[in-house]
Amino acid sequence: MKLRILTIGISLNLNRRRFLFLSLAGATQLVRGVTSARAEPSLKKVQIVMGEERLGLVPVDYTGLSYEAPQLYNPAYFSETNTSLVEAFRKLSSHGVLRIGGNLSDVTRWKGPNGDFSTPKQTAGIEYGKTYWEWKLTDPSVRANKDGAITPEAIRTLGRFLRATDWKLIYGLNFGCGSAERAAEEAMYVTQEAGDRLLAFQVGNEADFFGGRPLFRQKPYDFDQYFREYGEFVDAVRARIPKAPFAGPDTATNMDWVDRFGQRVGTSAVMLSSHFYAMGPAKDPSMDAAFLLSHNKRLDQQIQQAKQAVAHSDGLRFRMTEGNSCFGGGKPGVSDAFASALWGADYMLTCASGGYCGVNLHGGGDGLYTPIAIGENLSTELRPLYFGMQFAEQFAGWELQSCAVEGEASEGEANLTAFLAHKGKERQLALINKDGAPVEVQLKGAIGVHHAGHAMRLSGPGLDAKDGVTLAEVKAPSGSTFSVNGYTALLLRWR
Ligand code: BDP
Repeated sequence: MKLRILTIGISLNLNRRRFLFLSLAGATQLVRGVTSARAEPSLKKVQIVMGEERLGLVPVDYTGLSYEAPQLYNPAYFSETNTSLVEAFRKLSSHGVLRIGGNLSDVTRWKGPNGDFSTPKQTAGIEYGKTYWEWKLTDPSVRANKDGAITPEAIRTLGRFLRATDWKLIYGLNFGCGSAERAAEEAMYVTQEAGDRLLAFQVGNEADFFGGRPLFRQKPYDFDQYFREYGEFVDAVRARIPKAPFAGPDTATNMDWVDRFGQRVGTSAVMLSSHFYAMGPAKDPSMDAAFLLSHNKRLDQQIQQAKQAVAHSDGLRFRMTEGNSCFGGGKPGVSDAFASALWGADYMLTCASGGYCGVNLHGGGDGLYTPIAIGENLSTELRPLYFGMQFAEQFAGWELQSCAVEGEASEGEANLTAFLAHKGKERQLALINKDGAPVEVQLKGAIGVHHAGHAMRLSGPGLDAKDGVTLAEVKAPSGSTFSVNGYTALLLRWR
C-alpha cells in the first residue's frame, strides 16, 4: 500500500504500513495517511511517543493580547477601575504582554501639554483613518469620537492597569503619519508611567505595506528606507530616554525585513517581531473552520524564517506581536466560535515549539476574532478564543520537549497534535484533536507508565458554538490507552 507522509513542505511516498510524522519543530505532529478503502471508517488510532529534543522554555510572559491604539482615547478602558477587564487579563495570564498597535495606530492623534504635533500629513492621515473598519475593535465611546486623542491621562491609567494585571507593554508609535518629535514626547510619558513594565516600543504597524499607502509613504518603500526612518524615531526617543527599548520591524508578512532588521540592529533592539493571520481574507468563502483547523504551511514557513532571523541576529528572540484566525476582521461563525479556541490552543503551542518568545492575539471592541469583547453596558465578555489561549497558557514557564504522533495508516487520517513539556518533576501533555471523530490515543514510553493525576479539557457544544465553550478540570483517563473526543483538547499532567 502506498502511504503519504506530509511534513513541512516535503511529501514522500513510502511502502510501509506504519508511518511516523515528525515536524521540523519536533513537537507538533500531524498524522496523515491515505483513507482506508473500507466503507465504515474505524476509530483512528495514534501512539504518542516521547522524543529526545529539548524545544526550549516557554517564557512566563508568552501569552499576549493586541489592541488598536485609539482604544487609549478612552482612558477608562485600560484602567485599574475597569475591574472586570483586569480580572479577565489576570485569569488569562499572570504575566502577559499587552501590545498596542494595529492599523489605527498609524492614524492616531497624541495630545500632550505641547499640543498635538499637528502637521498637514498627520491631519490628512487622521482624517482618512476615520474610514477604517478597525474602529469596530474599539469600545463604543471611542468609535463615537474618532476625533479623540491619546493623552498623558490615558497613559497614566494604562500604567496602573499594567500594575493591576501584572502585564507588560509593547507600545506602537505612530509612524504612518506621525513625527519623530511627537513620538519622543509620547514615549516619555509611556516610559514614566509603564516603568519596568515597558517591554518595547515599536515604530509603525506593518510598514512593509506602507508603499501602497500614499498618505504614509511613496512607492517603492523598501527596507533600507524603513530602517533609516526607524533610526530617526529611535534617535529622537533616545535623546530623551537613552535606554528606551525597541522591537521591530512588526511587519505584516515580510520575514525578509525581520531577518535584515535582526542583522542591522545588533543589540540596540530587544526583540524581533512580525504578524500572522492564519487565513483570509474573511470575504473568501473557502476560508472556513475546516481550513482553519487543517495544517497551515504558511505557519511552518514563518517558523522557519523566524528561526533563521533569530540565528542571524545578535541573540534576539522573535515574538508574533499581532495576529489571529482570519484577517479582514475575522470570519463569522469561525473566528468568534469554538473553532477559534481549538485553533488558538494549537497555534500558540505550535509557535512556542517553534521557539517564539510570545504570541499576541489581536482584538478589542466587539470584533469577531477578539478573545475579550465588550458586552452589554461595557461589561467584559470572554469569547471562545479566550479559553483556547488559557489552554496554551498552561505551558508558560514549562520546558517543551519533542514528541511524536505515530498513526496506523489503515485507520485513516487523524488531525491530532501533541505537545509535551516538563517543569521540575512534573510533566504535561496536550492532545488537540482538530477533527470531528474521536481518536484512540496510546501513550508510549515514560508517559505511558504512570497514569496522569490531573486533566483539563477544552470543549464546546460544536465548532460553530459561541456559548458553552469551557476549559475545565476533568477526571484523568485511568489507562495509557484512551479516546480523545472529536474537536477536543485535553491536557494531562503528571506530578
Ligand atoms: C492587520 C492590521 C489590523 C487589522 C487586521 C485584519 O494590523 O489592524 O485589524 O490586519 O485584517 O493587518 O483583521
